[in-house]
Amino acid sequence: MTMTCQEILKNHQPLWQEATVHPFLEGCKQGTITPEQFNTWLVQDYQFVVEFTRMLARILSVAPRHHFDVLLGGLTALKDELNWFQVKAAERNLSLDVAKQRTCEEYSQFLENLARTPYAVQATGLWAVELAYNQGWQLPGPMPEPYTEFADRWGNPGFTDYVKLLEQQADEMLADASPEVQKDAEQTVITVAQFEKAFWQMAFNAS
Ligand code: HMH
Repeated sequence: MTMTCQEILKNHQPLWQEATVHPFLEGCKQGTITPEQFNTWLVQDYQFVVEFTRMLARILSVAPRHHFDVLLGGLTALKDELNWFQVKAAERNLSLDVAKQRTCEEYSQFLENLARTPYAVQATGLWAVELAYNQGWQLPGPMPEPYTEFADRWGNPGFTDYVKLLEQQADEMLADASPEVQKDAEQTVITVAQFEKAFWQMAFNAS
């Protein structure tokens, strides 16, 4: 029996919902998030994206050649994203040289540990991380300023297409994977969902 990314999502719908529908995003949509809350998310997400870039580089290093185009496109987008984060932080007079909060630290550690799993599991994890932001920023619909460009960065149709390509690559690997590896991939999506939910919540914690 072959497991697919969509089947994994269907098996964990309530948890996935919590990963992608959160008061932080609703607060951006309604304009009720405070600048301090938003800034907390922003500097932590920058730290996360640095680690996520390293993860994608490690995935590229074990990927089959025919997956390179999609992954290299992802790395190029992350180059732009990291530089954009620095511009956004400067506009807000934020230092990006801050310690990771516990959730950000643990999520980063989890990404590092993924390197010790089969490529099928890594490809599924990569897809889940990107889908969470694609859906999370897209589901509320258009956001008011100053959040429009944030919602657009991960909610834009090109990013949705990229996430679909990641899903195809993960599905291709899952089709040939053992039941044990498929279970590992499913557990990875569950863990990603739990971290994504906690990551939004960090904005409401004292930093
Ligand atoms: C926490 N998850 C988190 N941050 C991100 N920037 C993404 C996913 C998507 O890149």
